[in-house]
Amino acid sequence: MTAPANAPLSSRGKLAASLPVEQLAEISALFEFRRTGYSLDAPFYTDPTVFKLDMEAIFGQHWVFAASTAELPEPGDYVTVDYGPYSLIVLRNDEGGVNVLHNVCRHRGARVLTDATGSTGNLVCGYHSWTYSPEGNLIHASAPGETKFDKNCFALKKAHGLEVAGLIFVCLAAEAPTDFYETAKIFEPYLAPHELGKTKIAYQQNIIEEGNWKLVMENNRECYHCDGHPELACSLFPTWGLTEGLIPTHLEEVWERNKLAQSDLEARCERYGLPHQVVEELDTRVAGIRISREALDGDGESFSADGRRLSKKLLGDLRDFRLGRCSMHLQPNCWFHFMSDHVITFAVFPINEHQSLVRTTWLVADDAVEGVDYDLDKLTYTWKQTNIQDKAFVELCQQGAASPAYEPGPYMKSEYQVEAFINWYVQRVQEHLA
Ligand code: 3BY
Ligand code: FES
Repeated sequence: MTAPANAPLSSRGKLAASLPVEQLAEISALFEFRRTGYSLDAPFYTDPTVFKLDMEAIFGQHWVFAASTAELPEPGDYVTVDYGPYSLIVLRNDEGGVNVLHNVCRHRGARVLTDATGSTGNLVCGYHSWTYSPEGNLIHASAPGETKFDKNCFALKKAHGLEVAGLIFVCLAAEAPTDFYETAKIFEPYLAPHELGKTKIAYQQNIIEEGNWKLVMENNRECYHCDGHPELACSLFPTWGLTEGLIPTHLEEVWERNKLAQSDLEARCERYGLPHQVVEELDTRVAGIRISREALDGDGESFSADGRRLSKKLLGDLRDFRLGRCSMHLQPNCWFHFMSDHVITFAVFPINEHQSLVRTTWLVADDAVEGVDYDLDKLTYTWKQTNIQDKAFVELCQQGAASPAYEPGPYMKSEYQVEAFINWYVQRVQEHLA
C-alpha cells in the first residue's frame, strides 16, 4: 500500500448550507423517514438535488475506485476519470506513485486533458497553453507584458490517491477518511497473489446506463435476478447442472455438491496459503466491504460455460487454475472478480441523476498474447452478455421510479446486500447532513 502522495486543497461548501430551509427539510425527511427493508422513494433516483447531495456526501467524501495499476503502468501515463461535476487526472509520477489532480485549468477553467487515457510529460491546457508539471504546479504561462501574477498561486487542485494491490482509489475530501486504510488491510492479502501490477488490459468497455448510480449498485448486490443471466449463472453456481434456472431440482444433491465444491476449493487455498474466508461488513464499516473466494461450476477455473480457463497464463505466482473466483464488493462504486487466469474490475461513475457510466476492464497476465494465450471474444463473452442484461434491468427500474405509480417495495432475504448498500448510503448521507 502506498501512502497518499498529495495533500488536497480546500473542500467545497456544503450543499446543505446553500439550500432553502424548506428544501433542506424535505430532503432530510426523505432520509429520516425512509422505510427500512424497502427500496428507496422515487426522488432518490430522479431528483437532481438528491444527486447533488450524493456527489457531495458520497463521491465528494469517500474513497472511490478509479482505475487499476495496469491502466497507467509507466511514468507519464494517465487516465481521466469523470463523475458528477468532477473531472480528475490520475497520473503515474516519476517516483512510481500516483498524482490525482482536478482537470480544471486555473486560468479560465478549461479541461486540461481531454483524452480518456494517454501519456504526457507536462500538462498543457489547449486553450491558452498554461503548462503544469505532473505534480500540477504551473510552470509556464505565456502572457506577454504580464507582470502581476504569481504562478505559485495557480497550481492545479489536488485530490488524494491511494494504490493498493493494483487498484487505484481517489478521494476528493479535504481530509480523506482513514477507515479505508483498515478496509485495504482486509483486501490486500486476498489480491496480492494475483499480482495486478503484472497484468495488462485485454479489454475495456464503457457503457452508459440510463439509470441512477444507486440502481446500478443495487442491481450488482443481488443474484435474485440471475435467471436473467444464463451465461453468467452457468459458470457462477457450482451446481448449475442440477438446477432449472435458479430453482434447484434435486435439493439434497445441490446442497451436497455445493459443500464439496467449496470445501475442495478451500483445501486448495489452504495448501497455497491463499485467504478464502468471507468478510462481510458492507454497512458496518465506513468503508464497506464484502470479500470471499467461491467455487465456480464445471472445471472451476474461470467464467466460461464449462468452467475452463480463459487465458493460458496464470496470474502472479499462482500455481493452480482451479481457484474459483475471489469476489470483492466495495462501497460506494465498485466490484471485482479475481480468478487465477484473469481479473475483471467494475467501476460506476455517476453522470447525473438518471445516467451512469459503467466501466468494465478485463486484465490478463502481462505476458499473455492475444490469439495465442487467450481469445478476446471468449474472455469477455460472459460479462459482456451480463452487462447488457444488467443495463436493461437498471433501465427498467429507472423508468419505473419516474412513474407516479412507483412506491418502494420490500427487499427479499436474498437481497440483503442491496439493503446493506442502501443502509450504508443512507447512514453516510445522514452523517454528512448532520
Ligand atoms: O458481480 C457480482 O458481484 C455478482 C454476480 C451476479 C450478481 N452479483 C451478485
Ligand atoms: Fe487554460 Fe486558458 S483556460 S490556459
